[in-house]
Amino acid sequence: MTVLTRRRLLKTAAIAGAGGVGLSAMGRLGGWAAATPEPVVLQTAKIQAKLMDIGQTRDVLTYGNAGMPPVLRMKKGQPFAARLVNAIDDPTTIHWHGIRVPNKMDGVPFLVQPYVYTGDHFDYAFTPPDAGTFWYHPHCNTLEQMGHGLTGVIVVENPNDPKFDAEIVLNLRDWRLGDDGQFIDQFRPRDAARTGTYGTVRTANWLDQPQYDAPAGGLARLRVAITDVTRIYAFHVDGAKATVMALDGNPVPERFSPDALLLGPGQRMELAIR
Ligand SMILES: [Cu+2]
Repeated sequence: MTVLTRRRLLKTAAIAGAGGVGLSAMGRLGGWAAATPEPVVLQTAKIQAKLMDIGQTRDVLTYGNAGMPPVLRMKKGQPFAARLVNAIDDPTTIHWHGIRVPNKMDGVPFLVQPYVYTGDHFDYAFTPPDAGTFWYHPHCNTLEQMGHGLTGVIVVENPNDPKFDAEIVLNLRDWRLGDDGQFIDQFRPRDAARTGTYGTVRTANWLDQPQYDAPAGGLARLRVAITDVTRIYAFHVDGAKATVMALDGNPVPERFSPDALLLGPGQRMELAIR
């Protein structure tokens, strides 16, 4: 019987690599040989969206054509694939915030991949090793592209998770809009020495005050991602019992109340709410 150690495997792969055998040998052992699933198409688009009562905001950016970027669902330990198609007038990439992906899938232009120019596409494929709530966004001209809408939530499901009676996903973010509902400058230099440039309109799932139903007396799982670039959020749950189960994709060792919890840009929280 052959005993494989990491050192031995690397050595074997290095030798075999010259003959083109190394990848398939590692593929079998590393699980890379699993069939890549049909990719989710994430096509960037410039749309109009109703973010304020006054009317449609122009030059909103999204993936797909159904308003807010879709909530992407993956399964822990199962291959995921997405094709980024760039249909906006600006080079872009996708970074999978918080997910441990192979470096070449990390979406940082010039460091691990080229720009995806207008009309081009790029195929991402990876297997998320951890369950939890994450998010995705470009890593190009980020203040502008994220500021205009390109921030979406990712749910990595764990097949062994307990069943909840409802699951609600919230994408929390601001928008820099003027009184006319149109974009104003994303950044004011004088804010740099303060706490940053805040948005003027706050939304949850691109809505002012959304309402979602859950079974009475049931246990709901609330997944919250702060995809804003500046704002720090405080939470308070009224009229229900709530505990924090996970932060930033990691289960917390001991549950605690979300009251007085402060979370900054990029952070995620999972709540159990009775
Ligand atoms: Cu990020």
